[in-house]
Amino acid sequence: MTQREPNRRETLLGLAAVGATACLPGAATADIDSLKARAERKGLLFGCAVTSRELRSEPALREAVLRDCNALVATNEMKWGVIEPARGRRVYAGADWLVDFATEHRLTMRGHTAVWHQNPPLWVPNALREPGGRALLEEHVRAVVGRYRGRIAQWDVVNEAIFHKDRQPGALRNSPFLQAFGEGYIADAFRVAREADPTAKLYYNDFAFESSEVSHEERRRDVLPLLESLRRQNLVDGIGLQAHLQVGDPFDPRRYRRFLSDLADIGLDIMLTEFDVADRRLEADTAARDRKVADYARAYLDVALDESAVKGLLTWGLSDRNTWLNADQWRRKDGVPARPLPYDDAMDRKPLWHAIAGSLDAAPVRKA
Ligand code: 9MR
Repeated sequence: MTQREPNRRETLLGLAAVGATACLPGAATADIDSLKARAERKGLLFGCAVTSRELRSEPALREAVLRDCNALVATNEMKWGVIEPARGRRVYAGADWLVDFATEHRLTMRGHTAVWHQNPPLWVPNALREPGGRALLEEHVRAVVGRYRGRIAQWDVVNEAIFHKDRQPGALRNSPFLQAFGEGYIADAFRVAREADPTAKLYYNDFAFESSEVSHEERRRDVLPLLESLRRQNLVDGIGLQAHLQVGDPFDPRRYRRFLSDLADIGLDIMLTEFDVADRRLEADTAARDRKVADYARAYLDVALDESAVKGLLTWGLSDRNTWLNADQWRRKDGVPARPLPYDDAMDRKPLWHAIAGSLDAAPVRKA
């Protein structure tokens, strides 16, 4: 048996002995032990992906978000497929709700994502090939980024555009956008986003850079020329490294640290944007699994947060009850629910929460 983590009430009671702030109204946001407080002491962002439904229907999640996060990203509600399921009728209810929530609670909001091959509405791929198809993509970027001008601090303008296995020039993914417009679609999307909100930091976001497997090594190599080119044109401000980790994947701290330095040398901000730790290869035993997930995360985060161009960490969900890793195509073979996030499904802190806390505490202070 490993020791049980203190729950929120116990933590607050513990805190009450140290600082009276924990007993005041608004204590949820004044918790000096929170991930938010730890991140802020280092000049970092910490947050998670959420949906408006989760925040509305899960009070304990809402409370944990307000206690631990100074940043939020929309899991799904800013994707094209959600915003414009039927051509010409844009629905912003969920996205508006999230931006209002972030504004009300002074959380840094991240927009996710304007251009992604996986999520255009069904009508889009054919429509892109019509005369004037390019304007459709640009109108979408202009509409969604422009709507939140000044309110969304960071945008994932283009998501997951490299995929060397598709054997296209520049290692680009053979997406409906590449097929319709060629490689220029990426720079164009950034250009439109820049015009639509000159105050937002514009990011290129992608996955599978973290391990020392050959395919990740190739992706680290492939993404640099794309970023250098966008940066030379002053179109991109940062890279989002999704950081969907999996325990058992080989990790080489030196090579990964070098990659982060290379990104920083291009002049990019770096965000870890979709952090979680898949436990698919681990035994079912909960305590052993949680410990291994936490240890793997700690080893990675200590390296990643050491680079001062890394401006923050966002987890892809806060509690195991909301992870994408329990969807049919990703779930564990033994059917046991995955535990990739800092809170369990009863909203108690897990060893992963403490690993994140430890890495935030160990991170160097960022200069303003
Ligand atoms: O977690 C998201 C899941 O709820 C959606 O069904 C899916 C498709 O829109 O997208 C998931 O989030 C993905 C993110 O947008 C981009 N990187 C990979 C994430 C996990 O699949």
